[in-house]
Amino acid sequence: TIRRPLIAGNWKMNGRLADTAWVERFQDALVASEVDILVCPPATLLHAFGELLASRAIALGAQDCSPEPDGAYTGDISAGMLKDIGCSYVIVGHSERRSGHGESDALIRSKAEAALREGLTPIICIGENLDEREVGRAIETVLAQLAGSLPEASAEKIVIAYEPVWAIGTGRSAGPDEAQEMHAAIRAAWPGADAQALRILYGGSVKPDNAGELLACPDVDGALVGGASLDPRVFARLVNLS
Ligand code: G2H
Repeated sequence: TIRRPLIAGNWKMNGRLADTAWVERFQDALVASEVDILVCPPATLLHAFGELLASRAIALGAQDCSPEPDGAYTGDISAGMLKDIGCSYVIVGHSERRSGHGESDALIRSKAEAALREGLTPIICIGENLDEREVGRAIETVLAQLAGSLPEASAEKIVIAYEPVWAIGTGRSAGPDEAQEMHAAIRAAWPGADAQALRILYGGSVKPDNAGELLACPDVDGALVGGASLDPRVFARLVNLS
C-alpha cells in the first residue's frame, strides 16, 4: 500500500503537567514502528509535549483550531499558534465539538482550511449517530458530512477520521465489516484522482483487543484513539500491533 498507517492518540480534556511522563513510558514500551505516531494532548500541554517530542519520531497535534488567523477571538487558538509550538496535525470536527459546540460542516471546513494554510495536516472527523445507522442512513449521512467539511486539497495533505458516534467512549466499536464498508465508501466519494493516497482512520473505542481486526481492513489506514491512548503502555501496544 502507498499509505503509511497513522496511529493517533486524542487525549480529549485529560492530562496535567505531570502526565508528560507519558512520553518516556510510551517510548520504553514501543517495539518498532512502521507507522506514523501522533499524540494530541490538551492545549495546555502542547508546549511541554512539543519539547519532549522534538527529538523523537512522534508527531504532535492539537484537538481543535480557530478558523481565523490571529486577532480578537478570546479563548481561541489559531492554526499558526499551533504550528509555532511544534504541531504538525490538528483534529477538526470531532463529534464532541459538533454536538457540544454546535460546529457545522462549513465551520469545520474553514478550520481545515486554516490548518492547511499553516502547513498543518487537518484530521477531519465524520460519523453517524445511532439513529442514522439504525434507519439505514449511515453512509448517506457520513458522505454528506464529508462533502460539507472537506477543503480543497490533495489527499496526502489531509486525514479523514471515521468515528461512528455510537462507538465513541461507549466500549462498543464498529465491527470490521461496518468499518470497511464505510471507509471504502469514503474513499470512493473522494473528489480527486488521488483517493488511494487518502488516509482514513477509524475511531471509536479502539483498544488492543479490537484494533487488530480493524486495522487489517484494506481501507482502514490507522486509528484515532481516545481512552486507550491515555495509558502509555496500552497506546504502545496499539502501535506495536500495527
Ligand atoms: C473517539 C475516540 C477518539 P474513544 O472519540 O477520538 O475516543 O477511543 O475513547 O472512543
